[in-house]
Amino acid sequence: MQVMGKILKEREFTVEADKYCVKAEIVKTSFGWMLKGKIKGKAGRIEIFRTESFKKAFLNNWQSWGPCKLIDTEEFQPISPDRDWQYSASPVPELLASGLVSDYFVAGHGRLYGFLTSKFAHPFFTFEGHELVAYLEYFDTDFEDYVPLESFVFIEDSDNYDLLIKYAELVAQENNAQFKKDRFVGWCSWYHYFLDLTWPDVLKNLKLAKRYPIKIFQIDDGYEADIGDWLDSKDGFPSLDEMARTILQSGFEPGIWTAPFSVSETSKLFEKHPDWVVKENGKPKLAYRNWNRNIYALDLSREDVKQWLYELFSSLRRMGFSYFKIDFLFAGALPGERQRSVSPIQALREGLKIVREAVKDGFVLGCGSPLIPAVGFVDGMRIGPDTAPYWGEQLADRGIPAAKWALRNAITRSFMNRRLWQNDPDCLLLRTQKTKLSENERKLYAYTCGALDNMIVLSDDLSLYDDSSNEILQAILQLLGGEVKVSNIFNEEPAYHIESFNTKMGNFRLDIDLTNRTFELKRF
Ligand code: 7D2
Repeated sequence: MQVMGKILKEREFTVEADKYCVKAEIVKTSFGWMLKGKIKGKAGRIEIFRTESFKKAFLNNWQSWGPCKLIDTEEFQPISPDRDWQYSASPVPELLASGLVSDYFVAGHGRLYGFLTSKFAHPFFTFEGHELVAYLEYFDTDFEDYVPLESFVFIEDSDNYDLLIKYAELVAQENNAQFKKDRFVGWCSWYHYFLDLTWPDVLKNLKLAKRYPIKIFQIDDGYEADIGDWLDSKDGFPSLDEMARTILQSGFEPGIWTAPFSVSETSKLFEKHPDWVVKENGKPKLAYRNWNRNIYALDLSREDVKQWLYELFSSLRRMGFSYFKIDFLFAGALPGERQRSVSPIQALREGLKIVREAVKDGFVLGCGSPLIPAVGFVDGMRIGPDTAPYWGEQLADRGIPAAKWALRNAITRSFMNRRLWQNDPDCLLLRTQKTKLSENERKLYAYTCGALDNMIVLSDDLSLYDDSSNEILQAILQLLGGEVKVSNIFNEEPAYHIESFNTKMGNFRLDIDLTNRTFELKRF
């Protein structure tokens, strides 16, 4: 075991390299070991830790949509990410084509190695032969003054779930995690209407929503004129102001979806401010392709961009929107040329800070977001890929929408819930028509999210609800609020036990098997 090339023992040390300098300290703690320090100069990518590899490792992807699961490190086959989407998988995507990567932390039976923050650098682990190596990626940023090194810990605990909980507690503490704790039921337009949403669909569901204990009514992608032109609605939709007013007058809190760090090549915003995006060799750099368009990333180091962002979210808040699903956030951390010399991760955090400040008491839900950099800025966080109105058993576990893989991440990342933010396991689809989910699959998804005490958001045409939809909703609301413990999480087969203590219905245990699609709820 080596920390920056030195044997692991309590000490203070300095590393003076050509282009950078690190001053650090290794300390023994109640949970294991910790490395803290500071760094200045141009570090590029630096090695922090090296140890023997695990054969079976519990790995994590850097952002909301990516997998978190156990992998056999010796059997793994690298997959080159799709070029149009490479930056959604990692800010250093070239690594994925050659090997196995885990972002922020990696665990095996009884031990976890992890970074507690990602404020300046992107922390990740790779497997190199028989070794597991931890790195901090500083890109090409040159820090004139010292900045804190992202703290690194080595935690030991014989209980694998306690290991993950300890890690989440340390991350929460180190980032001063703060988020809204109240529980509510939401409605979201996406997983029924997708981009075909119309204003009459909204009005129809607003009426029906009164029959259910829904508090937040959130309009997703499909209302906007273009990506970047958030205050202009598409033909057929009223102004955003009127959208908010209509939702408020129906008795709900208005929610709105945006992808605030993304700018379409076709938008008015880009036409007006071609300089506002992250560049490569002086030209706009592709962040990703979606909606049949090239999407660029806002340069969040610019004062004018920050002012625009602040204005955007404070206008939405003034109109009455109080729930903000902010999506495709990874774009904010696109490596490339920015006006000020900040790292991509720093830029992302500056953007998140602006949104947080501008929406004041509003609820911020992160999506498509790098995880650790967002702690402290969001109230809720999507922790898995998109769900879908089908189970998706046959689909590979690669971020393609599927209920099965969305739910798997809700379980494997359950330790983050209510420690870093409220976990959003993605929407419950309870409709009985225009869905390929069976009643059993709908229940399995909903009961698991309830047992995990996660956010509960419905995404259906509510005219397709029958008694069974409402019964599922009522039943799972009784499961919320307990102290949750999951076992079998370091399991190759997606079969788990969720125990919850001190809920309204007392203690219970939910056994679930995502392959056989079975579940059983028992009180104890
Ligand atoms: O908001 C939707 C979904 O919930 C997100 O996770 C994103 O994948 C994109 C698809 C959409 C809206 O564009």
